Amino acid sequence: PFLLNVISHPIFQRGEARVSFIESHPELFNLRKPRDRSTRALNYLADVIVNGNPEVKKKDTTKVFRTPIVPPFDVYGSYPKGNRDRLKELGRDGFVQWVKDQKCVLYTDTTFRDGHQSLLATRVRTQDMLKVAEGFAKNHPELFSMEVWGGATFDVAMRFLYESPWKRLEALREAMPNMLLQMLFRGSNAVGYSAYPDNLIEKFVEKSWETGVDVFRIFDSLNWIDAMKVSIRAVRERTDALCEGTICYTGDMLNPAEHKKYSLQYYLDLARQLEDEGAHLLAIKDMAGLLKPLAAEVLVRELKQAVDIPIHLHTHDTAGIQAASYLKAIDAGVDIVDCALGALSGLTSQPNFNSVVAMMEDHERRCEMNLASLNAYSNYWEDVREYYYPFESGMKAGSAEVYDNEIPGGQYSNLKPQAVALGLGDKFELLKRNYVVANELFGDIVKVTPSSKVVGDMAIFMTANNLTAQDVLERGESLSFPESVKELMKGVLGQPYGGFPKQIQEVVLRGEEPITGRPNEHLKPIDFDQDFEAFQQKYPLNDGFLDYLSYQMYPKVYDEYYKAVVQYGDVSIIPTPAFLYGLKENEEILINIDEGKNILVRLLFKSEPDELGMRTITFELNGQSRQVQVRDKA
Ligand code: BTN
Ligand code: 3PY
Ligand code: ZN
Repeated sequence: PFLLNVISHPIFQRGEARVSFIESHPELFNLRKPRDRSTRALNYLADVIVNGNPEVKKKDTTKVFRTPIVPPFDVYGSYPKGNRDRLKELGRDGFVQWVKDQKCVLYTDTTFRDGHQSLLATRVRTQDMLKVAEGFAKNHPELFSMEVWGGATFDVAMRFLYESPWKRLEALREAMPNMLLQMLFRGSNAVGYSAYPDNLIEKFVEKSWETGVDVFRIFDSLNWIDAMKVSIRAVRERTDALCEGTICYTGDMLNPAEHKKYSLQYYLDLARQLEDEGAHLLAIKDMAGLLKPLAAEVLVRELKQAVDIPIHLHTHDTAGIQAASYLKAIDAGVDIVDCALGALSGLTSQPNFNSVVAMMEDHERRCEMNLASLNAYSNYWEDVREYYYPFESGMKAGSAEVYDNEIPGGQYSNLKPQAVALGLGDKFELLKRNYVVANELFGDIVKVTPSSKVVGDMAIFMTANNLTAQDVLERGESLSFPESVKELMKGVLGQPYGGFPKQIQEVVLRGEEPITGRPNEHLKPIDFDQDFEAFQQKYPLNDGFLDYLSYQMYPKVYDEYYKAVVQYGDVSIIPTPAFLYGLKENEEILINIDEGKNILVRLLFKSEPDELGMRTITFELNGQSRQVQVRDKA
């Protein structure tokens, strides 16, 4: 067995094993039989059956799930031509021209990314997407793109789902070869919350493209163009993908009395700069859903005059009227709009795709879409959404309050559970008001990940400690501000338009000098050869360079993810209800453990804990009884 451990090790298989390799890898001497996929899946299930999934705070034991119905599609038929084929055929400039030549409005479907990020705290698992991915690509090749990656999905996939974000992208790429796959990229923060060295940003862009991303939506959380340049250039120079330069919309453009800062002129200037930097497309990212219909009309009309590249509008329906903004924007000539399939739309998510298509039926810019089919997909998601009930935000109706608090849709679904976890659940109203106060203290900044997280942290801090703005400014010397607030004031997330107010900066930094240049400028470039080698030593069972990039983004999250996968194997194969809630006695599930290989697992019974606190879980696996011992942590 020792020899087998050695020769099956990835380092050995790559021909890189030296004698020192054997010495430095004690796990090779682990002479237990390599545990197979099904055993590890049983171990995971046993643990959830006994101790629950740590992310499920309140389990409803009466819940019965319907089986989601996958709409029919031609399994053996080839994929109809989609925009990915068109991009390859026409090249980037030709493709951009094609978009501009379209009279009909184009759609991006955000269901696989922002839809669930905004409604279900990003918890939707790869397998629930994969079940419909091929069919959707075959039935709806006319879409502009599918937003499937980036934003919070990268972090959450590893942290809470124990899934590899890269494997998700690879799988979706394979299932949707005709469609443009789009990702959300946080400029110098990539898919993280802080600045990374420029060469890591470049490498990340390159590998994301190689793995499947066709459209990079690049933004900066303070709308700071300097912070986007490296990633824009990387997309242009290192890939054949489309680069979507992004302006984040905030405030209320038509109400200059209220917001002198974020005026029409401000957005037009940003857009021109992004075009000059070489963006192929321009995104208006209305992350909180503040772009009201009349403002949308003016903004799009003026942007169409100001720049020559197509305009892609993104919003959140938090206030409940964003379909009207789409209609006004479409009348003003917007090229592409972002929608989520009905069941994952509305509230803090995107406007309802199905209903927008219906709205457009009598419009001169209507695009041929099969609404009945979209409805069937929405029904699929309606049933899948039930699986994720612990992650619902509880918001029941749209709210005009968002025009005051300006909380981004993607943050809202997280802020509530965060507040509850900190014992501030019943102070949520105050927390939302403090979010406004914190934003004002910071000088009214653009709020989107990661800047929005800092405003949220400050609001939580103020709520937990009963602080007013005046307290903060007067007693700041004696307060220990959250780390993220110190970093923001130090300039680590970059510079906001108009700068930070000196007073709060001084109070928080206590004499420390802020930086004013690009934060990435101060970061040492990574020596990839050396650093990757060190990573491999530390995580010998890693999946290669893409895993290394995950580690670079989130070292601690990767560490825990790695340990979980070594212990439980690839848990993405476990059906979602079992992954979240375990099995009831006599419940039976089918797990697809490999291509064409399924196992049938039934829970027979669980014993009482023994004197050491261990429970024995008895399963039936393909008709044979199997027992697993688990420590009851209760
Ligand atoms: C095994 O014991 O069979 C190998 C476990 C390897 C787990 C690592 S964790 C990070 C990476 N992602 C995976 O899906 N596998 C490897
Ligand atoms: C993200 O960065 O995750 C966002 O969705 C911002 O809106
Ligand atoms: Zn969004």
